Amino acid sequence: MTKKALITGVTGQDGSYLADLLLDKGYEVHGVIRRASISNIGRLAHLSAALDAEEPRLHLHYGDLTDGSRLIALLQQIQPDEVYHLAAQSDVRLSFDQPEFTGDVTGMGTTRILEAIRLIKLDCRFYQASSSEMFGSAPPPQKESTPLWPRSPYGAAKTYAYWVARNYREAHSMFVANGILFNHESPRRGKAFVTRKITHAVAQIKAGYDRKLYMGNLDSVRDWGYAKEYVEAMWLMLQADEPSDYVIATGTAYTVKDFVEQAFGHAGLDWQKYVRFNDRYLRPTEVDSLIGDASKAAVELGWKPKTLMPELVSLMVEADLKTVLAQLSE
Ligand code: NAP
Ligand code: G4F
Repeated sequence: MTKKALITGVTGQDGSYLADLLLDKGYEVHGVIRRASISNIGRLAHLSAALDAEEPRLHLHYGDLTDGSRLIALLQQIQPDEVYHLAAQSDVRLSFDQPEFTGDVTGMGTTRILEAIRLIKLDCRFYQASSSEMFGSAPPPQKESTPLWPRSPYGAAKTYAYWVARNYREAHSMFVANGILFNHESPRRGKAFVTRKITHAVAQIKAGYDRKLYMGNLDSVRDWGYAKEYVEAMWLMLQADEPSDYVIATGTAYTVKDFVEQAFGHAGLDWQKYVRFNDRYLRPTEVDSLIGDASKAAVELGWKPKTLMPELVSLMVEADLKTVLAQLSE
């Protein structure tokens, strides 16, 4: 029997890699997309064959995390075996400007979809996209038992969603897993996040555009992994015998400044000539240091990271260079 998966946030970085993975594994994949005035399915463009086939294996449905009755209708209609709940307002800086909206989408959105599953008595496995942002100011290394101390409305909303997910597991005996993922990046990362903002700017500067790169806090420490590998961990969590919560991380630590230096260095550029400070990129409260301990995932799921930060920087700069050079030659 072909397994069916539903992905919320299928148009995002992780959703697009997860769709690739599940289609490769033979799943029928359903994704929830939002109506937008221009196309928001660019990250799925390479999957048009699966979408437009006579018997499509990828199906896209309009829906929104703020629209609970639509979630019920979609779950009822699709009857997925696995639900990967990735959709969220995922921008930490923006969550300080739109705390109520972030709470509604990133926090309550999880309750809406879990309650929809419970109400229609759907027998499925559920993945909740939890975040290392929940650890906030808790000192590293952070693991599953580390107390949560969120430092932004986004971190607080994810913390609420994490506990709601655990409560549905405990109260209603549902198969619910929290993946507590540390920062993961790729050429598909949105350009507002720091890594892709940097690699995109490096490619533009290398291609001859005369520009500066304005940035905020260069001292924060992050544990950056490769998104393509992190979605494999999501799938593994839903194949386990018992549902549980797992940290997914590389265990390596670099500052934002390290990332800047390596990205400019990869393109043969001196970052100090181009990078400038702008306080609009600072946050009212910062998360200083996130470094994950993913040993539980290694032991119980057999998951280990392969791509570490230096290789990740290279592959992201190379991808942005290729895109900008192709645009120049058009
Ligand atoms: P992303 O690229 O920002 O994608 C977010 C997705 O959510 C997009 O598909 C977006 O749709 C969708 N979405 C936003 N608001 C929605 C709404 N109201 N209704 C329906 N869909 C909505 O995020 P990502 O990096 O792939 O991350 C996936 C998930 O993991 C998120 O929950 C994020 O918070 C979490 N997470 C990410 C990381 C990381 O380092 N990447 C680490 C830990 C946890 P549009 O395309 O229409 O905007
Ligand atoms: O790339 P960032 O915006 O990612 P952040 O805040 O760590 O959040 C990401 O990872 C979380 C997992 O830990 C996810 F849950 C969340 O959804 C998102 O994917 O910023 C990284 C660091 C921060 O310390 C920030 O202050 O980079 C610093 N930074 C410095 N200058 C900047 C900039 N961040 C951005 N976005 N833009 C800047 O110009």
